[in-house]
Amino acid sequence: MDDAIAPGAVPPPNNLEAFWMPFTANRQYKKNPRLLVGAEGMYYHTHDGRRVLDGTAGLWCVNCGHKAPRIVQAIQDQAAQLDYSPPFQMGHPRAFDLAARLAAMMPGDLDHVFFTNSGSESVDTALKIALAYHNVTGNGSRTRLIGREKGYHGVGFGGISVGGIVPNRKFFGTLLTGVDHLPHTHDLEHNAFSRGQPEWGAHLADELERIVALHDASTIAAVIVEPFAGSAGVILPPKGYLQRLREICDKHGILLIFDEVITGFGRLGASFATEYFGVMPDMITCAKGLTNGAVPMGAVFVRKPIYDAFMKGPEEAIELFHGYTYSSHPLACAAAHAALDTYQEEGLFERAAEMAPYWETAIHSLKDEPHVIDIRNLGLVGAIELEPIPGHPVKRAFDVFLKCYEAGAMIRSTGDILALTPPLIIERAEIDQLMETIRTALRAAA
Ligand code: PXG
Ligand code: PLP
Repeated sequence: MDDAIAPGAVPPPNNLEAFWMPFTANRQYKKNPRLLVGAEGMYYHTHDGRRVLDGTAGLWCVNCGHKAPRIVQAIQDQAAQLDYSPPFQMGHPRAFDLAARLAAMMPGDLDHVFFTNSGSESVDTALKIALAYHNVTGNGSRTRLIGREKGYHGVGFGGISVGGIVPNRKFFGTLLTGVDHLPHTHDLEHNAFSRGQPEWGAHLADELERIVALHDASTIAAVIVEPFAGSAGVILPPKGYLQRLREICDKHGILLIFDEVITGFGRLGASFATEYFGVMPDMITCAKGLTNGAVPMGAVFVRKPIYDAFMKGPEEAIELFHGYTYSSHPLACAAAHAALDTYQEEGLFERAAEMAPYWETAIHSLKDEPHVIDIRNLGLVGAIELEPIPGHPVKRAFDVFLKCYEAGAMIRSTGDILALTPPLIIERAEIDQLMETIRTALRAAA
């Protein structure tokens, strides 16, 4: 459908004021709105009648490309059959089928699934399960949670407490208490222009030993990290780093949670980062690609011994006092089944792996363009870090984002970093188009 002609211009709504937009410079945006009115495959259609190449899979979620036919059909059919089903003390067949199907994708005994509606809810769910698990196993003193600087775990109070992006935290009071943070692994001096995982920095995982020594293992419930930090600008794990975290957690009886909201569903050319890196956590959070972004849905994968630890009291007792009105929503389950069908039938995880070397070469071809101080890549994800304009952080990357959008490519800017995460269906010619659009924008940028 790449050659589909975008529908004609659609006038913007008369009133942009009432909608308080999330993570957006509302006043600036409303002066010159960027509205999307349609989508197909690799492209968005804009309100001013243009086609824009989607270099960000929506917001890291549309991994199958837009309007994948199976997903559209499944949502339509489900809405006509069962619109809603209460998830507490009731169920519907597709939820159980979906959980079993997802469990089968996971390594080892990561075989139980708790459904949520977003990545933020998945993170809060996983943190609560970690605390409750230690409670029900007689280790109630394990209450501390360890995150990482620059980590993004959504916007719930749990997620921002273990997260490490300063503006997401500093306005919101004292957050959860008893949280500590590992150092981040962003280091241009040692790792600039690494291709794939950087060589330097595995020793930063040893900081966990220092944190354990400070608080004592008997007070620590869990460590949560993104396998690579997405929101903070694609910060990749140094070789051996995640393995080391796993070893230290094992040594001290600490649960390890991988937040795979971005890395899940093929981004690295494997089903999940746990498969890609060969490191198995105790829980995995996901969302986004689970339904290809078509209906909100998240999930938490839990290892069997954790689930079993809760299944001990009287049979009529609720084992976990947690859940959402829309957990395992029928439309979300239908979309997820269809997304999994699409990933499978089109071999999209394998396709991402095959395309990754071309992607790497293409993105690193921007190395000598103006303002570029680092380029990072892994699987079908990439980032270009720019030298900030002195006294005006963020401005340069945002300017490049705007220039690319005007020139027909959607990328994402975060701080002074450009982040790229295309749908896994991207073709070589589209990779070239994306990089050339960025090249031109960089040359024209302030
Ligand atoms: N964990 C991780 C690792 C994420 O990347 C969330 C949790 C929260 O998911 P929800 O569905 O609650 O948004 C995310 C989400 C960006 C960007 O620009 C990234 C996310 C969301 C919005 C923007 O990098 N990731
Ligand atoms: N607030 C009120 C007053 C509610 O009744 C409920 C759910 O019943 C919630 C919040 C939680 O909503 P959700 O289950 O969609 O997260």
